[in-house]
Amino acid sequence: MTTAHVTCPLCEATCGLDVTLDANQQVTRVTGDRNDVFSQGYICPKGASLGALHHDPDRLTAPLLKRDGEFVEVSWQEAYDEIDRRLPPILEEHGRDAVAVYAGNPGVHNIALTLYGRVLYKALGTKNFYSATSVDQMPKHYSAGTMFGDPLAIPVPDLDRTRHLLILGANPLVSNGSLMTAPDIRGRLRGIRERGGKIVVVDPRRTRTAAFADEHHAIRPGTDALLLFALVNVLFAENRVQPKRLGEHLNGLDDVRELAQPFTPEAVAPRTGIDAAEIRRMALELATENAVVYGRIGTTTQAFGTVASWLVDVLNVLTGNLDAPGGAMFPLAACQPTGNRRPFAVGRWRSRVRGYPEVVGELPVATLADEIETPGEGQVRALITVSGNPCLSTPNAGRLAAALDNLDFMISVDVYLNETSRRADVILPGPSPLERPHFDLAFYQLSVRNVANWTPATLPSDLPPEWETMLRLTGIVTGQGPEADVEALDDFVAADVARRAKLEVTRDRTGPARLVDLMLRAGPYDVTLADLEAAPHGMDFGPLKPRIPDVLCTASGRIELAPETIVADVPRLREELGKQDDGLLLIGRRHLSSNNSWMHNLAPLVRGGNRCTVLVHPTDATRLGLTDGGLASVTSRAGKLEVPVEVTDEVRPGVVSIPHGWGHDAAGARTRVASANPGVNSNLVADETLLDVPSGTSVLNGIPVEVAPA
Ligand SMILES: Nc1nc2c(c(=O)[nH]1)N[C@H]1C(S)=C(S)[C@@H](COP(=O)(O)OP(=O)(O)OC[C@H]3O[C@@H](n4cnc5c(=O)[nH]c(N)nc54)[C@H](O)[C@@H]3O)O[C@H]1N2
Ligand SMILES: Nc1nc2c(c(=O)[nH]1)N[C@H]1C(S)=C(S)[C@@H](COP(=O)(O)OP(=O)(O)OC[C@H]3O[C@@H](n4cnc5c(=O)[nH]c(N)nc54)[C@H](O)[C@@H]3O)O[C@H]1N2
Ligand code: SF4
Ligand SMILES: [Mo]
Repeated sequence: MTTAHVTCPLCEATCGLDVTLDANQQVTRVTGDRNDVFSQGYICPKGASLGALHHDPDRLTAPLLKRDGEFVEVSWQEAYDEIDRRLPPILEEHGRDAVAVYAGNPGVHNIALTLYGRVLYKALGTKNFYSATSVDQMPKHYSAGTMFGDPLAIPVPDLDRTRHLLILGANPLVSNGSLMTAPDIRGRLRGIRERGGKIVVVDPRRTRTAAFADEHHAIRPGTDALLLFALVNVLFAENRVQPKRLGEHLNGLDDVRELAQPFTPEAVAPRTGIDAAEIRRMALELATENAVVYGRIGTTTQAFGTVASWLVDVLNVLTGNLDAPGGAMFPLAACQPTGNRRPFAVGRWRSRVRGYPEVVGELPVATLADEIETPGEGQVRALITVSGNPCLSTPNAGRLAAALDNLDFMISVDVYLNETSRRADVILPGPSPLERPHFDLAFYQLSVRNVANWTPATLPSDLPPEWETMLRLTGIVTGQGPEADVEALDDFVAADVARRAKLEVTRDRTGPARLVDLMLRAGPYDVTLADLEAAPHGMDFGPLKPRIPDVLCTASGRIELAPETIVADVPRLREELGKQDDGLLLIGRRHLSSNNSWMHNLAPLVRGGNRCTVLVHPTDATRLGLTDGGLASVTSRAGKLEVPVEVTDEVRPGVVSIPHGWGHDAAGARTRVASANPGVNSNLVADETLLDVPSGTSVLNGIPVEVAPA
């Protein structure tokens, strides 16, 4: 028996795990690493199934090539020869934009794909870059970019010191936290209580987090921006605005006061479904030290995602809790991106068909189907998906799936043959999480403590590392063919990182390890990769520290409290004030034993029956003639689906909830466990025409639907 200490790559919490292997390299046990400097033994069901993932017989072990409609295993040489035969001619004949990319979520948990994916995407030079960000957190990048000048400067709740936590649209007891890296959320929330603090949750559903909290407000979906503006309104009206130290770093305070005028508690109460007196009380309770507002998926993937994300941090500024202990703070990760910080950019180009502005280099994935279907110059003819499953995860998934079948060529870099990759011509698999080194480049930038932990590969892999795959594809799209010198390309990448960090490029390592080492050397803590290698339970750099003004990157050098492009969306919000309640709204939900669309093939995670149901409030069920356990049909402008009903007062009246990431009934997928319990794809009814205007993020919460007995 041997035990390896690894950081779990399956969610943002970055837990340290102990993986026990027997003499045959079989994983026999996965437990929480009690000595981990950050997670101290915490583990969830997903982490515990790392062994099941590693040993999953359905995980791909060789490239697959579609011949006459059937996938056959081929050598890497054959796979690359086919790609070289088919991809460069499309680029030559139709231009760079004819090849689109969709980069999915696990790529952010994978240093090979994070660091070398960008090399491929840059080499491709396509305007048609899409990712899971536009069905997720783009509004937060947008608000951070405009307010602080850096889309990656996202403040996180200082969970371990706060005494008042207002959570909107997040269920961290289940999701384990997002844009808030914090293992053992339950323990940390309990800590708030033990300090005499308070947790308030705003969510249309009584989630685990809401049930745990001291107070729960069941808001009408999509109306958080109204509620948040009303909180701002009260703070000004009651003279409780006190930005303290931030005062000298602020622009736009008076504009915010002005903008908040119409949004009185009384004005927003009917639309939000929250009582005016309650709103006033919430605002006054927030106006203290060590208080923080935190918003997540329920506030970003909705009609006013950007305005809501902005107002979250406006409130943190107004109460004097931005950049202050116990408030919303900017982490300082050990690994720093090298070179100049990329200035926040939007609208440098627009999507061809619907004219959506680019945001931080991406277009909204909601419009990918338009770009594939619509003929003309710049039409998308080929697609590379990298660790993404857009056929389940993006709105009007039915339409996108059909569009993918009309592509001239498609590559999926993916570890499964699933709903999306089955439409590819070539699938390139990668090693399992235990077969690659791991470092949470992205999530230490969002961590509630400054920590770092390097995980070497536990086991060797028969598959090439994915950074090599990215460089091989780079070779092909840059015309060097399948035989391009990967080592030379890697040296080139490292030299670029070193040059920007003003460091000598090192020769003792290759791949992501070398880049991480360079970024650590460029970072604030005077550590190298060797130091992290010598600390298998991680290194702790302490609690978060104030970073303003250093963290600011705006043209003015100040916090822009009223950024022009966000303010421009406020009139659209004002129109909401007069509106009447108009029918049922669909929201999503997550379960502890799930990971978006791709871990339903692991038996330990799908035990206990079908979780893919629609939750309906008893009064709605009676009105609509729905019965618990019966089948409902759910219809929207985009599509229709049938799903079992669960009648529960957990959701507020007028709201129904279906989890996303299900619908594993596609013919030709190779996910035997998932296919046996497929569930339905909620994104069949998500409407691809409903977007948060500034950021182009899809509305996945608050979709108008009709529900009837099936
Ligand atoms: N209705 C609705 N839709 C949603 C959401 C919602 O709340 N409601 N949430 C949205 C959010 S937040 C997100 S992040 C997206 C996720 O959307 P996606 O990123 O498109 O989907 P995932 O389900 O994460 O699928 C990841 C894919 O990566 C593959 N994969 C896993 N590990 C690896 C690896 O190591 N290497 C490679 N190459 N591939 C790998 C899996 O097999 C799978 O095909 O979904 C979004 N969609
Ligand atoms: N177990 C598990 N963990 C995960 C994932 C998973 O699939 N499973 N996915 C990971 C990913 S990619 C992400 S991005 C994170 C997401 O992390 P979270 O945002 O914490 O996850 P959700 O459970 O989707 O929480 C969103 C909440 O918003 C509520 N909501 C819906 N509409 C509205 C609204 O209009 N207003 C308000 N205030 N609330 C609303 C929903 O009821 C839900 O409880 O989770 C990550 N962790
Ligand atoms: S909470 Fe996240 S990081 Fe921790 S064990 Fe679970 S999946 Fe892994
Ligand atoms: Mo996500």
